[in-house]
Amino acid sequence: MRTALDDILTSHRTGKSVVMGILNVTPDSFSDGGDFLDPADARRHAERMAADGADVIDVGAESTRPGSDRVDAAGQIARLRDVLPAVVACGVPVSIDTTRSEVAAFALDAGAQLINDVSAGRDDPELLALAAERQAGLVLMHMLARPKDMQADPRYDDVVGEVRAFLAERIEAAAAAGVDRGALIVDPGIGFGKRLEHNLALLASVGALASLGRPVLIGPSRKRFLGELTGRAEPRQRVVGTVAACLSARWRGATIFRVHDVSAVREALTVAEGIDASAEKKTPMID
Ligand code: HH2
Repeated sequence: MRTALDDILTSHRTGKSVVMGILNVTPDSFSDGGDFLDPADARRHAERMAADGADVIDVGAESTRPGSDRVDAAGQIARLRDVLPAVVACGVPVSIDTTRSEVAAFALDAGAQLINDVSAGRDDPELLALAAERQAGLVLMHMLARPKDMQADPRYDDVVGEVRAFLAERIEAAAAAGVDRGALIVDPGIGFGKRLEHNLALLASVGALASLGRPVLIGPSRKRFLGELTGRAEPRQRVVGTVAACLSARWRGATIFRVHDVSAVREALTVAEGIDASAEKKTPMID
């Protein structure tokens, strides 16, 4: 059965695991830069991810990898123009990964239903109002500093407490701009201004973020912290690490998984869900 936006926004209550497939229409993304710049390649990849079990496809036209340069709204729209209609035609909900309201409006007009803003509404003051007006879903992500310099020297006294407080404040900012709280998703921003120990602490404390009352999205896919743990230097070789991070975060309350390797993550989640469903049915042996 196809997932609708409502199923994604209520996943924290139903326990449904949502796989968000990544489509980067960029020349410089850290693991797949240049692979899907051609609209025909982008369309094929979106179709593949939908067939592999993606519940939503997140399309981005600006890399946010550490050290990346900005792409203005016109540049993002030029990359998206031929791609978005083809992705929407795949039949799964589409999310737009942008911090710019002009790009988000373009994507919503083309049929996207969710805005994934890695700046949580801080980059472009118009974005929250747009999400409210268009009744779009909205991902609020934590990031320390900006992609250009976020990995320079990230420091926290209490990373989990600080990220949670930031997300709570951004929920209030979005609500004040008129966004329905029920449209919001929160994300600790794995790799965005975080060292290995910060990423691990956040993944271990998903429950503290889930207590904000909104679905928790995590995006560990192929990221550097996995290579730091496993020695896998090549991002494409970090699929097993990605699966492990997703399963661990699911166990702690995350329900939305933003990943490149849809087939592997969907398969792992299906097995985990099967085991959990069996455990729920079983009569306890000891009272
Ligand atoms: N990570 C990336 C981009 N967008 N959005 C959310 N909500 N959460 C994330 O963790 C997240 C995100 C970075 O990954 P990727 O898109 O693969 O790379 P790049 O930014 O180089 O395009």
